Amino acid sequence: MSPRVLYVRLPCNPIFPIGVVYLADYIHKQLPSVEQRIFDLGTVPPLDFRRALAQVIDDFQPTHLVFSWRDIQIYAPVGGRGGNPLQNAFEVYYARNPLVKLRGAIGGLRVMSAYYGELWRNLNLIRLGLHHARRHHPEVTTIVGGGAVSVFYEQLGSQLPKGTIVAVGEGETLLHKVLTNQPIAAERCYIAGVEKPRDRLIHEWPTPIEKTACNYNYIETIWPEFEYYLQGGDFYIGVQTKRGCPHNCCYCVYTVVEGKQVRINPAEEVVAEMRQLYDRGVRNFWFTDAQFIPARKFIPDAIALLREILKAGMNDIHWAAYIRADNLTPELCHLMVQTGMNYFEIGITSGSQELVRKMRMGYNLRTVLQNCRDLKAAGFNALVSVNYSFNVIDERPDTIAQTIGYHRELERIFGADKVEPAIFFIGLQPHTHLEEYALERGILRPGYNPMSLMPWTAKKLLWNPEPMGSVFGELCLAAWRLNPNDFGRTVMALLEERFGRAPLEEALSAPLEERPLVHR
Ligand code: B12
Ligand code: SF4
Repeated sequence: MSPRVLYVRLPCNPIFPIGVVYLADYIHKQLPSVEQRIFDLGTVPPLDFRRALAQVIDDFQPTHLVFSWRDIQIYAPVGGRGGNPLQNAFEVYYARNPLVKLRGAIGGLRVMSAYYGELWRNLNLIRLGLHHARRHHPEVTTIVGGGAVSVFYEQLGSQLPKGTIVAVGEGETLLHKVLTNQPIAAERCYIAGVEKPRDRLIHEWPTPIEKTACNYNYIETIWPEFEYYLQGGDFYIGVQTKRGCPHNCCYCVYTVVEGKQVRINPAEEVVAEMRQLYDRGVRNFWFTDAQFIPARKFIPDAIALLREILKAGMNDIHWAAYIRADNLTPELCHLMVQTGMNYFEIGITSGSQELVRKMRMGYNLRTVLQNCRDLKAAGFNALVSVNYSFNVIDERPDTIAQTIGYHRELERIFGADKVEPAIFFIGLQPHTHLEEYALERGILRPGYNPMSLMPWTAKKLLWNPEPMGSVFGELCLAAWRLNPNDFGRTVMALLEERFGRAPLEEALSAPLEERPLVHR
């Protein structure tokens, strides 16, 4: 019998499910006779999850269940599920006032129960789906993948039904092999309950595939709820322009999930895909690349794409992406503004060149400033969010003062009201250099559970080590007390009050000698 593939995007904030859309598009192009259906639990009210899943399975009777799980980890600095997880955690760990500590503990419990609740709910939905599908096809194949599975594939295996294929990274070639009964041993996956994941599985390179424009005429025939994302008009619809990132930032796992080799999707194919969405009324796009301009040598590709967008006459769109602000040229800045980039995040992490180097982020803060000036000169006048993650490695009063000096210069360039400091703390992830660093220093023990949100583990995974940890803890608590609606700016003001502002030149120059992050 010809396979019938049901893609189930597990519950998630309604972010466009670009992962399953691309998988279904690829399989249709390779195996047009395969029947497919997309079912997105992101568009279903929570009380209906089980009923709706059972219903779609009964209707479609799949031979293959493809579950896509986007996110698990919830350390967001803003209101997340069940409250502001960062604030709750900090209230438990750093508050002196017992009442505040208690409030944090209660909030922490809420966050923890929401987190474990969602985890168990998703695992149960997978079990329910499998159980139901077996009624129609006892030999049904279950495959689980997506962003969250890529990060936590080692931990999830033991919780999934025996025989489930657990996939890391992009799933196109794996699915193709499964559907054509080819061996999958060479793919980035393992079978739950049958085998252990290979050592360093996540570091294996993905198989490059030629990406062509997604065929939305086909997608809408297999996804009745597609309209949901077109109706409001305010969703940023995902479009991928490339895969991979060549960098080595110490806390980042994207570079292993997608691999270091950058694979560019042809500009005309990307634009042909956008055009189909544009014709359906979409005006907001998110280029879902790990990095839109991963290195200087990819600047010509970004220029070619933006020119192609202009040529296609899509001149009333907005777009956003993760952008390394060190890889810009005046021409590119001009094109970015012209094509409607209306949201910009500068993920510099620190304003101290010394720390940027120690975190292996591989860029020059002086270049970033120059590029920001070019962007402003090109007419960029929207909000700039500057991401700071304090206290990753070797943070001390001097480096804080440097970050303040740097931040004030960004404000001078864009205008203080336009620069929004977004204060993050790193959520430590497996397979990163930071994890190795924590293990080497005994901060984490081998065998720790990176998915645990139990307070004793969570305190280490929400990266904010001593001796500076409690200083940041108390300062952040003060900022939430003083001005919760302008948290980032208040933190910066309090840090400046306490540690001062270093001259810009000091922030931009790093001492030459450098200790490696991890001793190998
Ligand atoms: C772009 C992006 C965003 C954008 C999304 C914009 C948009 N409108 O689409 C923004 C900035 C909004 C965002 C926000 C968040 N994100 Co985000 N994001 C990403 C990023 C960089 C790319 C995701 C993407 O769309 N890729 C392109 C598509 C085509 O790939 P894909 O969906 O992963 O699907 C492919 C594979 O996963 C696989 N696949 C997918 N499903 C399945 C199923 C099977 C069976 C198989 C075999 C394969 C498979 O094949 C697909 C095609 O190749 C990833 C990191 C990364 N490099 O992957 C993080 C990532 C997905 N985000 C993550 C998180 C946590 C978040 C937040 C929750 C962060 C926060 N704490 O606030 C928020 C909120 C998200 C929400 N649901 O509300 C995590 C999720 C894992 C986790 N830690 O739990 C990731 C993996 C980053 C990380 N390493 O931690 N994000
Ligand atoms: S540049 Fe961005 S995507 Fe690449 S390794 Fe660094 S943080 Fe990760």
